Amino acid sequence: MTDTATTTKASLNKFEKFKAEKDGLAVKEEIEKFASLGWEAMDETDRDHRLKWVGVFFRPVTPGKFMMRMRMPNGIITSSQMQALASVVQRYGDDGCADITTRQNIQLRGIRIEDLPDIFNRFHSVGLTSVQSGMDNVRNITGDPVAGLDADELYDTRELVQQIQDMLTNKGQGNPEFTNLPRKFNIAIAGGRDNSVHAEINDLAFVPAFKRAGEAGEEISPSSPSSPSSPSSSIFGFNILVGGFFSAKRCEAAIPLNAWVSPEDVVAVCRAVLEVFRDYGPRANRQKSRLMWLIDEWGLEKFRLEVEKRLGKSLLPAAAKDEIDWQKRDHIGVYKQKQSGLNYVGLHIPVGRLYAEDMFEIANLAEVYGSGEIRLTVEQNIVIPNIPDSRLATFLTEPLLERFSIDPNLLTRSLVSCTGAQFCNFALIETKNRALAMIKSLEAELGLTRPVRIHWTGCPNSCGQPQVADIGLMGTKTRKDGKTVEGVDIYMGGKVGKDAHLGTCVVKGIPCEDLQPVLRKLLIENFGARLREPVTVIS
Ligand code: SRM
Ligand code: SF4
Repeated sequence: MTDTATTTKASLNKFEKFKAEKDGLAVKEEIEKFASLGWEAMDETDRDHRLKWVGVFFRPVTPGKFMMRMRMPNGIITSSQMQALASVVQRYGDDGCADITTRQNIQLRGIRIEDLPDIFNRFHSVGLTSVQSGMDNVRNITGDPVAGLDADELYDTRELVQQIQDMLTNKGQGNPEFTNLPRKFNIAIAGGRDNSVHAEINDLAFVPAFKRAGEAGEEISPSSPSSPSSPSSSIFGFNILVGGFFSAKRCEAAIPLNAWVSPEDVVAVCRAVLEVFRDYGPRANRQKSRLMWLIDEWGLEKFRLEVEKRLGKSLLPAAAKDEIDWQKRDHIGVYKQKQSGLNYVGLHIPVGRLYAEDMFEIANLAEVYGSGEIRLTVEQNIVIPNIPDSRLATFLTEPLLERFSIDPNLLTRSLVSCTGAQFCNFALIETKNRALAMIKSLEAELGLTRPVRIHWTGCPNSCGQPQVADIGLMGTKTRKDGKTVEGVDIYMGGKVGKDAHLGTCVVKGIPCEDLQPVLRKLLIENFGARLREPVTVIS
């Protein structure tokens, strides 16, 4: 047991105290009661915290109008599910909208507590769940957004991601085994060569890797089954990364566990790692509770041994190399699928924001032209798969594609933004609208030859992942002319895909009103942007 695991009740932080008093998942049985009580009369801890165990988030910025965070395993949603979500936000008029999140997921806005029983019934009827999506639970599990479509994929991640979610949530019913972790926990599985899930920023990630015959610690017979795309005498599996996370206090890329698993063992490994984290993870200080803090305290070897104990067998050493050797793709545009005659089309959704009419229309297009399926990406965009060659030209004339382009301008294309001050009480700045306006202005004055990934995040919690961006902008407060104003710290050098690594802060405290010339200069000097017409450039 760690020091932290033996912490006395008196020294527990307020989150651990309220979890010990009543498990968050208990609110699942009280939804009817809350709906008739109303948000103002509810117990505050239930309202502000425990409701997050069923994906319902009280928003101090818009009291009475809640946010709901879904679970979308592997970022996959059907047209009928999208319609159900659209009908939920539609009833809230101007208050209702939805956001695609940086974890291939959807959040709904404007939700009134009295509607929750009906909303949960609707979710149930279309096979959707929002359970365990907030607070000290495992977040939406990300997988390759073009799993099962991409001719070059190494592994179709869909089923594994679903199995992990089913294990964690008891098939969406809620699973008390995993509802009291020391802190949030992120899991990702990469299935292609381009690391579409940002494996390196997850607490636990699986990256494709072939075990070759004769590699240390492994007995692989050349006749062992191999994946269709595997080199001969090798078996497909995953190298495991652990401990990646961002927080206001510390950001770390995940590190290799020096372990390799075959796909059949991935769910069991997730369970084992989560049990170790749940039972031994530090709980005294919320700022030091993510998995990496436990790994620091124990060392990687001890952590690995404890995981093996829970697993009931030894883990094989990591394969000598993983298969992440491509630049990251953004999936925007038209692409041939591995199924002959079919295409997937990636649509750019500006900063992930959707309104009810958009959602109905996306569902409609997916039904009319595709198979009714829609995929979400961690860049907050959508992919509509299974569009036959014969229907493609007509699909591309659909009016919705004027707003949700398949060929957006190069800065717009890679823009990502967290929620920011419009709905998030942690925010130090407004993000989404500002990000869009800034990109528009920059595109008006600059010509580019390649996309530049600009990520906005409203505070150091880093939900918008500025550390993975070419240029990351993190909200802060700064001083200008003796006044406190909204500003950003600028991050650069984030690399995704092959050899991913995190960017670092290069400049602090630029007032947002002075940001455009600073970005212009960065784009010209570092990313080959050219001025369309001469303007006065601030040196
Ligand atoms: Fe996040 C807390 C939004 C992805 C790190 N995040 C929050 C809250 C719940 C805070 C709150 O209660 O207001 C935000 C809700 C605002 C709202 O109304 O939307 C929030 N986080 C988001 C989303 C919606 C950003 C987006 O616009 O896409 C993303 C939802 C993902 C999902 O579907 O589950 C989101 N958050 C992330 C990521 C990125 C990722 O997972 O790849 C991170 C950094 C990675 C990580 O966690 O290691 C992230 N969010 C945080 C943190 C810092 C965690 C920590 O260990 O300190 C917080 C604060 C906390 O948990 O105490 C936070
Ligand atoms: Fe809110 Fe900060 Fe996360 Fe943005 S980064 S959603 S402002 S907690």
